[in-house]
Amino acid sequence: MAQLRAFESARTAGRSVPEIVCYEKQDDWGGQWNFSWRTGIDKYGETVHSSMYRNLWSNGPKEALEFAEYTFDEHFGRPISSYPPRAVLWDYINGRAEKSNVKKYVQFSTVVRWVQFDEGTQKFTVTIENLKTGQTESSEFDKVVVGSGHFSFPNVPDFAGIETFPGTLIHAHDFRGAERLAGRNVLLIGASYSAEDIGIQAFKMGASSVTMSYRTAPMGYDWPEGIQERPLVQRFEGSTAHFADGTERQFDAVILCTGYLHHYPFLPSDLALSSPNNLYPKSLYRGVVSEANNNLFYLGAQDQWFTFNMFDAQAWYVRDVILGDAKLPSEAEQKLDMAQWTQRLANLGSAADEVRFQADYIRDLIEQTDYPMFDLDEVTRIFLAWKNDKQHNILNYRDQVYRSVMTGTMACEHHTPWLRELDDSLERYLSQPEEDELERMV
Ligand code: NA7
Repeated sequence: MAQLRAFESARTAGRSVPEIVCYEKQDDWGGQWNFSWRTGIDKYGETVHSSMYRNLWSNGPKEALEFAEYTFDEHFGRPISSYPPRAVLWDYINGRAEKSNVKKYVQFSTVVRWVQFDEGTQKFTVTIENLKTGQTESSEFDKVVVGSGHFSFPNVPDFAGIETFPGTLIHAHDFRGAERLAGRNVLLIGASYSAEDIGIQAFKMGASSVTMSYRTAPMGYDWPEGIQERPLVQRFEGSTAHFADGTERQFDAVILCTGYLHHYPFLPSDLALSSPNNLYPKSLYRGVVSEANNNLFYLGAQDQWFTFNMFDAQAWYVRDVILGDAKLPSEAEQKLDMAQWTQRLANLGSAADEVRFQADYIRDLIEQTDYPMFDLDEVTRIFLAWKNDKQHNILNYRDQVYRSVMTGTMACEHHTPWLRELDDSLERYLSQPEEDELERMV
């Protein structure tokens, strides 16, 4: 969506833009934000793309992800809180895309089967399947932009004896809602965003206990009674998990929050990005141009502090490379540039270092384009304040509010504290409940 929007922005500014075709496997756009109740295989026999769950609310302040050229004020016409639920964020990104009238470029329910590059013609042959008709067809393209993300294919490690676990056993990718965890003892394996958020969602929905098992280091929040962290599970025996510190416990449900794989089944191995989930996959010049083939681009392939506005900065830069406005340096210069960023990445210590790294990365991209520069230092401060809020109270950080760096608008408090808000819908979020209703909920 960012890439389509970037080209549309050039077109409305009078530039001539190339023919664009966008293939989208899902029936609608929105990627991760396009919630589906389905898990595993979809109605066409394809892997389900989205890892979204019903109860998800933004886990970072919206002021850190706001588009510089389509603000929350413009979309909602009034201040909203800093941590909206999924449906509200989907509405926002959909509103921006609808406004720029780019849906006409998208062929929905169309999966890309294979991309082949011909050295002789310097063209890509892209083979797609229309999932509704079953028809396959191939077309030629000069450039290919991969915007399929990298939080879709679960990383599913094995644990000794896990096959004997009799309860619910899923990966976070297939988690759709925490309601069914009420009254149950839940084990989450992993110590990053999925474990943190599914853990507090389970707690909110009344799980009897939540245990999170870490491999490298605990998250270390001041967890409320009922949530705890333990070192890595060594083995399972039936419903009992044995941990590295010699302790054991019985569980009703296990959720593997063990992250995702960079996996591009439509690309040959020489073009498919292979990387751990980090802030600078090392084979992408400026984080977007494939080193293997400078006509191939990836958006959002990094691990992410910044999200929507980083995707924009990337898309605007890729657009300018494709339009010829931004010149790619020689292979040697590209290598040197990538080496400098990966060297810096290797020396990052704290989370604050990581946020500054990504802010500098985005600044470097925006400086190459006409995307509106925004106050990246202030967004960095917002991220650090957010981290601080979480340290202070992991259960209510979503009740805090921040000021938009784009408009100066101060977010308003949501009418109901997040921990008590059980309705995740857009309608409820935007409603203004009467005082007595709110009092009854306390
Ligand atoms: P992340 O952020 O990639 O984290 C993956 C977590 O899974 C991390 O804590 C890993 O531990 C852990 N992990 C991975 N493999 C294993 C094995 N084999 N055993 C135990 N633990 C393991 O993924 P998330 O799903 O939490 O978040 C994805 C994105 O969603 C995130 O970047 C945000 O943008 C939102 P490690 O620390 O490496 O030891």
